[in-house]
Amino acid sequence: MGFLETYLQCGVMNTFMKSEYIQPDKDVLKEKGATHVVVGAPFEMCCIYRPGTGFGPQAIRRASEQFMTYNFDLDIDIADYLNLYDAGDADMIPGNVAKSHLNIKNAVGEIFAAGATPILLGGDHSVPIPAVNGIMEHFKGGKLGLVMFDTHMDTADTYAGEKVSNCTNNARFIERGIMEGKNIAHIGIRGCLNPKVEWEFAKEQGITVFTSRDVRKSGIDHVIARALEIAGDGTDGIYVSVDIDCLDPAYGPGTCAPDPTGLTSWELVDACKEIGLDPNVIAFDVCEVAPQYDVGEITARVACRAIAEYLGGVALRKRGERGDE
Ligand SMILES: [Mn+2]
Repeated sequence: MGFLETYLQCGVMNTFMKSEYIQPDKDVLKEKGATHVVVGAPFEMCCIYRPGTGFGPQAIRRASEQFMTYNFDLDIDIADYLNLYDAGDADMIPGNVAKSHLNIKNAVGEIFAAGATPILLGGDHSVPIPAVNGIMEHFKGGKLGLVMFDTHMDTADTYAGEKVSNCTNNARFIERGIMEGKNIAHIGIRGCLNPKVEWEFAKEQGITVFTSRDVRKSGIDHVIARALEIAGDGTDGIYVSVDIDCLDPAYGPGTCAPDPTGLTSWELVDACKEIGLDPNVIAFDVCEVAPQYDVGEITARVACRAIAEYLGGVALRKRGERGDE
């Protein structure tokens, strides 16, 4: 899409980067040749602290309206290589976690079954649980690896007695045999919002934790290369989850449990390009954007840019180059 059309269409239709709306139906997606499909999960019933992520998907779409498919930094137009669609939001059933999660699972499952890459917009960080379940229904391989950006480890077994929460996703993936700890890499962990019991679980399971300080010391290029290696080692695909609270609140204030000394926008965006370049990545999500606490759409815009950069990385790979060499 050209420059003029991009601006003329601002605000016309709230889909991600003004992509065409499509039904989350396997046959329709196949017929259209969709390669990447955005789907929203406006779900916040499993948030353990302040609410607001239910408005994340629409905030991200709104902030994306000015984004062009041409990526200046990468000098590539993703529209030349990818068929991006937006399947709208999965239906949320107020007061019913199971039914809401089932709708997320079905939508993501249909996208994956069509041979496209689901790009899930959360929602609280419980939504990768049904998303991964939806993928596993159609996944021909055996095991998945995980690269997760987050300030928290999300390795609690339960929270207030509940197995499904925005801090229990890793425990569920492992418990259900979908992933092994040795194929899980966390990036951005820090601070005083991680209970010791969760750290012990991570160590017991062999999860690799790259702290925020590790990123600062070793550089994001090194960390993301190692994380992708860990998640891809002996697995059949990598699920990437971006909890936007991985960012320092200076770069991402619009989230539920922010903690200072996090990643910069640069670090997240650069890592997302590398993720796009990795052919093993089969799904991507951005969760925990809560626009109520945002300032001037900073957080939603970083979320958009992270997705745009991931897609840019995929386009570079399809063009047969890495782009940064
Ligand atoms: Mn999280």
